[in-house]
Amino acid sequence: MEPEALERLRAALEREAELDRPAEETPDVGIIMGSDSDLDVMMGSEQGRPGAYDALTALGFAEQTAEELPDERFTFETYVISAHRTPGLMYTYAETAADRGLEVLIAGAGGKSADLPNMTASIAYPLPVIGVPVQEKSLQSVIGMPQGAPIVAVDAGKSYNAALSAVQILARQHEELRERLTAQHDALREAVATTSTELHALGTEGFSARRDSDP
Ligand code: RP5
Repeated sequence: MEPEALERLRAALEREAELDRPAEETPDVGIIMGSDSDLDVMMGSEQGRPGAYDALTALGFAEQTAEELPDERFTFETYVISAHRTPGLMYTYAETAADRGLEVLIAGAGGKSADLPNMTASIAYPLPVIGVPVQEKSLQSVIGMPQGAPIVAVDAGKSYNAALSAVQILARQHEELRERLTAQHDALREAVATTSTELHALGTEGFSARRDSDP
């Protein structure tokens, strides 16, 4: 028998799958990770690089929690699911994902046996799953899928890119998201052009001195 908390969680997912809620009320993106120790990579941190949470919220997505159904049209949800410690929960989450209204999943795991992304991709198929190797050593176990069992994956730690890829997938159906991605990309390109103009104008020494004084 499974612990009560686990049974409750699985039952809640199964109930939600039967509700047949309208798309506006269900999360579009599901973020799952093997442990809450993966949170800094999956969410993003001050000390490290930005993560999937940062990318999604910057694009106007809001997090849907058990307590809150946000007003924003596009939302995501977040769960910790361990492939090896809670395989039943992984199975239920992946199997109910499409019926719960999710359009794309982002799955991150660390360690050498980072099986949450690849197993979730197999169970949730044909729902797209974007794998995030939380550590360098997780790369092979995330991307090493047999023929016929696909997973899309990003480089180690790059959950930010996983979120952008997820929104690219959603943008095929939502013009509004395509515009948000384009605007963000334009800002990125403009920043490079501004830097290049300033570097060329000030010269290497001048640019470097200004950067050191105002990092
Ligand atoms: C942690 O264990 C890793 O970061 C990983 O995501 C997590 C889950 O591993 P399993 O419980 O699925 O083995 O060290």
